[in-house]
Amino acid sequence: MSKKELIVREEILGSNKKVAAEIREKLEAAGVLVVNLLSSPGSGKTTLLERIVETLHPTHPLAVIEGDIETERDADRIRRKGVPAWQITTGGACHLEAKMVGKLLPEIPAETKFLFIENVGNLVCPAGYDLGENIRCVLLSAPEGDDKPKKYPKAFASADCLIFTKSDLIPYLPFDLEKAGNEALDLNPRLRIFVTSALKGRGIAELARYFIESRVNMIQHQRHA
Ligand SMILES: Nc1nc2c(ncn2[C@@H]2O[C@H](COP(=O)(O)OP(=O)(O)OP(=O)(O)O)[C@@H](O)[C@H]2O)c(=O)[nH]1
Ligand SMILES: [Mg+2]
Repeated sequence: MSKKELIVREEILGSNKKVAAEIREKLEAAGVLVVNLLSSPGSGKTTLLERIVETLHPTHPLAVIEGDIETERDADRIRRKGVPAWQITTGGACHLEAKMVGKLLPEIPAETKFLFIENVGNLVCPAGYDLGENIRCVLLSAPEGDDKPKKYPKAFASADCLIFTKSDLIPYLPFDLEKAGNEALDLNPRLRIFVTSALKGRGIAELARYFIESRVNMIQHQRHA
């Protein structure tokens, strides 16, 4: 990368950080916990969200922003559950940016307590972009392989939580859950780890509880600030 390209990239990231901080401040004040989900294409983000929606809705009002390169498909899947969802189509960009999320803030219903953002399927680009989230979750599905954390370190190092998905497939694959977990913890010892199967319902209640507790902590932290 040339020096000029580097300066432009730093400017873009700097302005993204500023917008992200504004989003976080605004939504925290409104009592909305924001969760950013990132992972490879097809690792199970939308299916996991469908299960989380079924667990939280309607007692814990939530909304979902879906990021994809093309189509409304993921937002349609969430809308079918009766939850407000917006689709951002990037038209080619491999990640969401804070300004894209910022544009949707006026549309989020006042009663919303959780905003889930499903990033564009990619384990590299989304890691560099803060979207104003309180919690960043990286997903790793069993079929992707247990060697991924150190191959894609930024995604794991920048996350708060690691969600193993498709755990129902582990018996059929050479996937060492402990090895992958330890590798991720090596990069980031503060990671909270969840083992889930959206297909079988494993780990969904624990994950939903983590989001609920994180929101309570966020509100308590605000009161003491
Ligand atoms: N066996 C199994 N399959 C799953 C599970 N969760 C999702 N899948 C399947 O994995 C495929 C991809 O799931 P999605 O939820 O669409 O994945 P995604 O990460 O949202 O994909 P993109 O939005 O394209 O990045 C689908 O065929 C799902 O049925 C699971 O827990 N177990
Ligand atoms: Mg999806």
